[in-house]
Amino acid sequence: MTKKILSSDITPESVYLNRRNIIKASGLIAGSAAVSPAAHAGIFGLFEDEVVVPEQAVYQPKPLTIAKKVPNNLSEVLTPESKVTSHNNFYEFGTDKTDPIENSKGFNPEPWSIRIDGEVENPRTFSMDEILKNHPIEERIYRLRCVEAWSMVIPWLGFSLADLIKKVNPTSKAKYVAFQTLYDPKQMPGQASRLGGGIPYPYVEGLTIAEAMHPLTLLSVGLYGKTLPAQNGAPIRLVVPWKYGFKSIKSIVKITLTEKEPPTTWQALASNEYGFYANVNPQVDHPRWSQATERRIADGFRAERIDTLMFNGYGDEVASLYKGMDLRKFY
Ligand SMILES: Nc1nc2c(c(=O)[nH]1)N[C@H]1C(S)=C(S)[C@@H](COP(=O)(O)O)O[C@H]1N2
Ligand SMILES: [Mo]
Repeated sequence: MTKKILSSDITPESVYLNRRNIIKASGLIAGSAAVSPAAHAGIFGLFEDEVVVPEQAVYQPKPLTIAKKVPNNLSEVLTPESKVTSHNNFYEFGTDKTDPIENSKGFNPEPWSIRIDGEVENPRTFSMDEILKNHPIEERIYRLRCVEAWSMVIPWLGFSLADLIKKVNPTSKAKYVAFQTLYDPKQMPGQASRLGGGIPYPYVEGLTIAEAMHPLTLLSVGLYGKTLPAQNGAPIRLVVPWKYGFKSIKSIVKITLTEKEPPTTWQALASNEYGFYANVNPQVDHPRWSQATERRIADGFRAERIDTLMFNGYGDEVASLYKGMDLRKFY
């Protein structure tokens, strides 16, 4: 049995802190050459684009063996698993928070592999099985702060990105690390319909090599004791806890080490609103909203408003990466 979603079912969210406003305002839906012809079918609601989604998920998270629980001094309570897996940003499956859990039911991340190339001595393709075999899985509880001023506390499973990068031996020219999400409109319906907001796909992100090699930078393969649900970026995604959530790119298929700063999706869309660095910073407001506080997502409709911390509370660990940098200029 399958369920058909009509674009008329996709109710617009009347939230102010909304990145889709910029998409519409910039004319990207109509204008971008990077959007496939299929995406144009839905523009202005002239056509109902049909997205076929199975009722039952074809892929289910499985228990993962945790080798080590990294101690942390977070005083905050964990965000309930039900919220972590149902309040998501994953535009490949739709721009509303509950779209990803609904529209990712046809997504099958098995088998999977990641290509690592560019400024490295040994470019390689790793299968997901190899990755899981070669890296003991740690549980790390991190805060996740979205640029839209909501946040969660999530028990991620994964390992330091540095451990994978070391395996391919970066050359001396490797100054940045670029990441790419899978491009497969059949499995990710938002990539080829108005569901996905008409932004250019595949989603891409980047870090400096120092950020990528920082021990806090996690390649996550799970959460709450199991492999990642599709909507959270199965089977492998980045988690950079001191940066706005959009840096934490999901469902990665390619990592390329580069000499030059790589393009990133949100910077390409609106560089005045989203920078390359995107470090959480309560002193530098988004042009359309304050970043001084955040809504901490909790049970039910509860969401306490709390102060946002510099570097999302990870300043002791990461502030040295940005010594002498003007964080207003490099936002
Ligand atoms: N490929 C891809 N990665 C993505 C996004 C996306 O739309 N596509 N959204 C980002 C944003 S804005 C946030 S806040 C986090 C949300 O992660 P979560 O849904 O697991 O909480 O994923 C990030 N990674
Ligand atoms: Mo986000």
